[in-house]
Amino acid sequence: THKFWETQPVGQFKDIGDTSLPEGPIEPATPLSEVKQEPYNLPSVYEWTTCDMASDDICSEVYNLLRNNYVEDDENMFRFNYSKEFLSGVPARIRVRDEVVKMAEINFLCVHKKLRSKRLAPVMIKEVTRRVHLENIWQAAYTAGVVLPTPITTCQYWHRSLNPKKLIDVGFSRLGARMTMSRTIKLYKLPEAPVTPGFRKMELLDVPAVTRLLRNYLSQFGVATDFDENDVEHWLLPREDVVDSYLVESPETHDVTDFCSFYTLPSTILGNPNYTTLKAAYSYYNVATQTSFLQLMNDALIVSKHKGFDVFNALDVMHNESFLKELKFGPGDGQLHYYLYNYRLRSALKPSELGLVLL
Ligand code: MYA
Ligand code: JJ1
Repeated sequence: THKFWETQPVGQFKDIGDTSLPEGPIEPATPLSEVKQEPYNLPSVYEWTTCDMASDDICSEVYNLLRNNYVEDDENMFRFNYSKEFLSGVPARIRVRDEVVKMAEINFLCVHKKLRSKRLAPVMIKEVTRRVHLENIWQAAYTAGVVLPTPITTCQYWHRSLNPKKLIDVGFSRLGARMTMSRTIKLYKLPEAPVTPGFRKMELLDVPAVTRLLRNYLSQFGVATDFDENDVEHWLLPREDVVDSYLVESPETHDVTDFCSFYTLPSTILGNPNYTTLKAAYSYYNVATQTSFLQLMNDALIVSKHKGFDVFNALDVMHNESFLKELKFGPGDGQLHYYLYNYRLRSALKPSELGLVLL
């Protein structure tokens, strides 16, 4: 049972399969004057503070809390180590079927390891909900590695080794049956440089063309980000050690025909004497119209290898299934569940019907 989540406006397990329930908001927006004006109570000795992420000292405190206490894999061998640039919150527009909905994207929920299982998380979730309501936003999107009431879809993580020797040394992957290290290194070897003519890094002047390409691509998915040019500039314009984006500019017409992107999310390697950090690239948004999806993503692998990443990760969202196996990705031991707050879908989606990647 879920004593907290049963009280919240989210799809409930008991309602799965009930097609009489309408799609859309579960409870209506209320006048802002009716939103609770004071913060929720915390156990004594604790107090709320609003973190000014523009302050270096405060940003470092948040960064260190997450570096030491955020998400680990099921065997506690790796822990996400998001860089400071990721630690800001911005509203988003997410399209659900034909409706574009203003939402909060909730991320980085974290309780210090010494304060776990004391029911602090429900208080934090209620407080962030109250603060989002005061911004006149009534829906949210979030992902988690745990099953809660109730996922709109459940995605599989896939991994493509770029530096197999290190991955094996740190326990991220294992030598396959009847494989030697040198055969494994050869298996994952990639060309020196991308092969697609016109493949280059995205620049500021590409924002309008990339926005058009992405909007057109994302329109086919049941739930997807509704990107405008400002969003594309904020989320996809290359930023060192944060996000990388590449595109194919046709050598003849100079049209932008294809696009691929990935973000940088290292993990701390826990308790290994030889290595401290696993450098991982995560597939973000990709669109292929003229280049084969396979060749486009192989070029993404080639450039990420050259940037020093150890592994390239992807979820089975959008059309990613079409390249995962052929490009030698293997399924991981982790899944990612996607959720909406205060918005009901009549039925769950397939991962391939989802056009949304949260950082
Ligand atoms: S997902 C990443 C979450 N962070 C981590 O996994 C880091 C490591 N773990 C921790 O820091 C703690 O274990 C956390 C729970 C903080 C996760 N999402 O305080 P408790 C429910 C939602 O005793 P703790 C991300 O950041 C659990 O089912 N609920 O537990 C997106 C139980 O409720 P119920 C979760 O382990 C976050 C209750 O909490 C999660 O000390 C989206 C137990 O509380 C989880 N990941 O702390 C948040 N894990 O009894 C929702 C456990 O009912 C946002 N629980 O089963 C909703 C939208 C809000 C805005 C709305 C605006 C309109
Ligand atoms: O990274 C993950 N798993 C790895 C490491 C496993 C270590 C032991 N548990 C994994 N490696 C196998 C790779 C292999 C390479 C060659 C081909 C075959 C595969 O499977 C997993 C994802 O699979 N990651 C996690 O468990 C981290 C948490 C995921 C939930 C995230 C919650 C998101 C938070 C909200 O924003």
